[in-house]
Amino acid sequence: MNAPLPRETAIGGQRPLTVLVAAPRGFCAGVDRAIEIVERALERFGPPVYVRHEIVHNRFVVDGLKAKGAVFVEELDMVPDGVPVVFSAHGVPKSVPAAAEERGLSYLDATCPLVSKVHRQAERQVQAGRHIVFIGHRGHPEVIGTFGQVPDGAMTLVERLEDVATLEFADNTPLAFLTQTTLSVDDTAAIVAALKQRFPDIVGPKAEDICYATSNRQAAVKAIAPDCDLVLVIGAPNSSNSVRLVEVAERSGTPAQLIGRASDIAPEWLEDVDTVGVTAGASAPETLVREVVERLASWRQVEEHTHVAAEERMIFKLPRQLAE
Ligand code: 0CJ
Ligand code: F3S
Repeated sequence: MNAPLPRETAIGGQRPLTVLVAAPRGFCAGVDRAIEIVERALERFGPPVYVRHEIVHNRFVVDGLKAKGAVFVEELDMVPDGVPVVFSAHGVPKSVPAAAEERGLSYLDATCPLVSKVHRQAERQVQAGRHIVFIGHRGHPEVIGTFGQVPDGAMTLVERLEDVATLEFADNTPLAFLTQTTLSVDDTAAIVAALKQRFPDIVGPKAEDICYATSNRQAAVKAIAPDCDLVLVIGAPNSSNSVRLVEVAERSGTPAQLIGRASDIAPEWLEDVDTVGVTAGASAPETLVREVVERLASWRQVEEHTHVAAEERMIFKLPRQLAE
């Protein structure tokens, strides 16, 4: 970690710096639950507890759990026999729990309940005879997990608005759309509108499946970005919801940087900056937010304000095996 510059030598060091902290930010109910599942599994079964994929897309969370005895692997066949395994918050294809059962592995499913809800909708639409247009990012584990709820060929991926014009289905194919939970609210609304225009009979959820936490974090960035010269988003490059926050700030006309932690901030970014916004993706711990504000305060005289765009009170129950 780079040592903070002394305040008098830091760029813009003589000027005060207003820090606008967005709220809501950071951990959502699904992330709280997923981390607690791994922690409780470690307490109950003792280490090692295996976790398939990063439990959430954050290195600090993963490293913290590794230190307590969790072992992270990408595929189930890397889990030794007789050891408990947790599935990540992003969800898994049906083939994964099926393979665990076949091997007699005990598993805990940390899939966010809001992702599981999309899984059930996908199954229901296919049972109702509809082909699904799924809006999401290719290769993301949530997309792989949701595709894995239905037979091959039952779902078509749409990533961008331009893709809608290229969709080809046999005449009178009944259609439904579903979405990944961590998408851009604005981009998705445009894609859904284009789908409805091209396929007027397409059915879908009342609101798209973007989760409350993703929507609220984007709304909070929209609220602060116009007053900021720079927005810092704490999150990982493979964290879909975090990357969307950078886009939201940039589309408001404010430059933004995705950072893993405070030491990633280049002091020259603060040149000509009087107000900096700070937020964190749903998988980024609050300690990293405090670390960022403290680093800024080591360079400049900081005045910190929190802007609350929405209140969140969501809590998800633990799986039955761990509830008591
Ligand atoms: O997919 C989810 C259920 C969100 C989990 C929390 O965020 P993160 O960063 O692990 O995952 P995304 O890449 O999906 O945002
Ligand atoms: Fe779930 Fe949304 Fe968080 S889908 S894990 S509540 S980002």
